[in-house]
Amino acid sequence: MNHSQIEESIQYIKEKVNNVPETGLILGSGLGVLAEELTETTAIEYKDIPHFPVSTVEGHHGRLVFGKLEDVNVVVMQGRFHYYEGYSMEQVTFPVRVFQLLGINHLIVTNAAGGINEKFSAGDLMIITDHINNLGTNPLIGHNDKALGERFPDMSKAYDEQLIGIAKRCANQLNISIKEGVYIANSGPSYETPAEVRMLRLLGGDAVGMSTVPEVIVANHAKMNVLGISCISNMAAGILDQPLSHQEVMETTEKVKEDFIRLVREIIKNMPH
Ligand code: 6GU
Repeated sequence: MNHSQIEESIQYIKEKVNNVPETGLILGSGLGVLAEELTETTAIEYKDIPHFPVSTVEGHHGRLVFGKLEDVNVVVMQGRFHYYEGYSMEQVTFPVRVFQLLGINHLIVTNAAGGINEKFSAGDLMIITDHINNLGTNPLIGHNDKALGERFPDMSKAYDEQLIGIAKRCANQLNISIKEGVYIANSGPSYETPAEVRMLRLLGGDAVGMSTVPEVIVANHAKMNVLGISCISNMAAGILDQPLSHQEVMETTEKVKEDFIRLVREIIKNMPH
């Protein structure tokens, strides 16, 4: 990834889209339906954007949708790239660089995650207050392009406090019960063992997933304000006496999507622009 590749992507996108947004959303497994709520849309397939990776996993679309949500211009990444798919960290976070050079300064990231905190249950929504990078790598490793951000970016407020406050108030207004907690990213694609889940709990994790952390690191490098929302699609291994399945993840997000959409709409309406 280099600056000129990002510029070529931007150039292609700007030829197709007139209203360039300030807010970007990255939608996780089963949550891509939110993109269908946009009006005045222009959709661009990832495969048509120069240098964009192409997504492979079932339940993940592969397109950018530009449009309006609650009268706010937004761009939605319908389907993301996961490290476990074999993409490099650069590929996983390339879209965030494209967002950066499009001028996006608010990023909402969403995902499906396993509940580690025993006070959680499947179907809960959790505002991410902080994260633990347990991927064993970092998307900023390598040459630092100073035009994109600093060598050693601060991560002490990786998730914007103002946006967390807005998200909590919106959930309360809508009577949607909301949890808060720390998201841990593991590489996957195997789910964790019960022993690993106990370890992650000792480390301070409330939910575990296979995404989001790379994008949030790059978004912080880019000085964006980030809001993260996890859909607790299942409890992590060893908490309930039942096996985990991607099927269950998809079924739960299907049930939660109505509240999820209502919440994100309200947040967009109440965000500073
Ligand atoms: Cl239990 N673990 C991980 N790593 N990712 C998940 C999950 C669990 N449930 C949904 N996504």
